[in-house]
Amino acid sequence: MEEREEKVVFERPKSLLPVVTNFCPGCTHGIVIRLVAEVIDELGIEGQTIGIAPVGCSVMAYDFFACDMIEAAHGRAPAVATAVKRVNPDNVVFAYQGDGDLASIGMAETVHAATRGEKITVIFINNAIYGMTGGQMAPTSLPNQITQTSPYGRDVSSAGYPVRVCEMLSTLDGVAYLERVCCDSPKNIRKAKRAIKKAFQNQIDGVGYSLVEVVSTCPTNWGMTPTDAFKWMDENMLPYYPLGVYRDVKAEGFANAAEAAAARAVDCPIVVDNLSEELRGAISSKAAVQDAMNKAQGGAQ
Ligand SMILES: Cc1ncc(C[n+]2csc(CCOP(=O)(O)OP(=O)(O)O)c2C)c(N)n1
Ligand code: SF4
Ligand SMILES: [Mg+2]
Repeated sequence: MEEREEKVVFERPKSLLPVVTNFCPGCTHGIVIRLVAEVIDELGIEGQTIGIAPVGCSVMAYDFFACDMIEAAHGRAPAVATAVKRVNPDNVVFAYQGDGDLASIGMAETVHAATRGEKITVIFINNAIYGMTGGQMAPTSLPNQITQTSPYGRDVSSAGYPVRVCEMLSTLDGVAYLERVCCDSPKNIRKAKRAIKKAFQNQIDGVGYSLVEVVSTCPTNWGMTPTDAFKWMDENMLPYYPLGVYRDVKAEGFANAAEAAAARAVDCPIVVDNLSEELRGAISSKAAVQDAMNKAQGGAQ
């Protein structure tokens, strides 16, 4: 028989350890973990990357990545990431967090790390529920969504409305990049990978705080089959959490979040009078700023 040359078309990323997954069938955590590992490989940063695992099903991240991992207390991943990045500015530091962790108990850390413009990368898994603890209502659970703690559906008159994290953080000057993605199809998985790669590349280039929100499934606690969970996510979560880019200072024509923030404050004398020469140069005329904004509208989706 004719011998054929072996051609590798698919293999495990080196940054993903050869261990058995413990995510439930149909859970998108596993897809995202793999995408992060592929990105670490492709950027060649395995040796300098430090991941922060939180509390929730995301915690299992520390079992899967071949890079250094640190476990943070519930919600404190941005604070731990801040410390690690400030002490080791040459390392690439990322936090991998669920919605209960990031937007409930860790909301303060999240907002303040973002507004301080910490040069970290955050991967945010929004599955609209507390997965690990059995399906309690999360800050991102949808209005009328049935959970263990909202058996008649989330009542917004008492529980309030879901938090849209990308939209909320997009108001903060410290933020460089925000994108919401989803892993419901090969096309969207490729888009999600591009967003994750950009969020890591931004850190390498010193662009600033970057967060990618992944609209995700939790079939186990939604009480659905994997197929029904994907359908429910597409029909209910995506209209509430539209996919897209919510901030991209590079696409707006700025080198980093600080330049973009200075440009936004161009009419504020106390800001402009105290700018460094470098930033003053970057926003030297309103026309230049306007130009950059126009470019952004053409460049960002
Ligand atoms: C201080 C503290 N409070 C509560 C808990 C219990 N707890 C563990 S995981 C979790 C929810 C995690 O939900 P989420 O972040 O959405 O992650 P998922 O499992 O959905 O991926 C909670 C409340 C804890 N471990 N520590
Ligand atoms: S409980 Fe939910 S979030 Fe956790 S692994 Fe299972 S499906 Fe995924
Ligand atoms: Mg969750």
